[in-house]
Amino acid sequence: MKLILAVVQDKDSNRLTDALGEKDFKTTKLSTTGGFLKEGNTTLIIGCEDELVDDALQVIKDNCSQREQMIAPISPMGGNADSYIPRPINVEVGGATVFILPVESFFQF
Ligand code: 2BA
Ligand code: 2BA
Repeated sequence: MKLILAVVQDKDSNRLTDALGEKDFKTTKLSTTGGFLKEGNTTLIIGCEDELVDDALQVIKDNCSQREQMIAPISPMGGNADSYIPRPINVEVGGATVFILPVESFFQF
């Protein structure tokens, strides 16, 4: 058995848990915060048999793909319009950070 820890964006989390549930994966959802951005994200715990790990990873990939998002930088206070022209830029967001751990024991009491 393996334990999959998947850190995903909040906005992907419901779709992902639904998609995993449809394939009979059991999940536990934790509200977490990224250490760098200090913004909320979601960590899913998925305990599954070894041979199902690839299926779970595929579901995660299908539902948390990286995508481009337009972000409009905020003009600095008192900024000079001649020297600073805010322009929307494309940034990569989304995706998933996934850890797979061996499970020594699994109990349900
Ligand atoms: P990602 O690398 O896609 O990471 C997204 C979130 O996944 C992270 O949120 C963190 O909560 C988790 N995560 C990623 N790698 C991890 C690890 N090795 N152990 C535990 N948790 C991990 P944030 O920490 O808020 O980072 C958000 C995004 O900022 C990162 O996206 C990365 O693109 C960037 N980033 C993070 N640390 C950075 C740094 N020191 N310098 C530059 N950019 C950084
Ligand atoms: P939930 O996912 O909300 O599940 C609550 C209860 O609903 C489960 O109790 C189980 O009796 C039933 N259940 C869950 N998925 C089902 C399904 N696909 N079809 C029919 N019945 C289903 P428990 O098995 O005692 O689990 C309690 C909680 O422990 C779960 O809450 C979940 O948060 C966590 N959990 C259990 N197994 C897990 C696993 N393999 N990986 C991650 N988290 C798990």
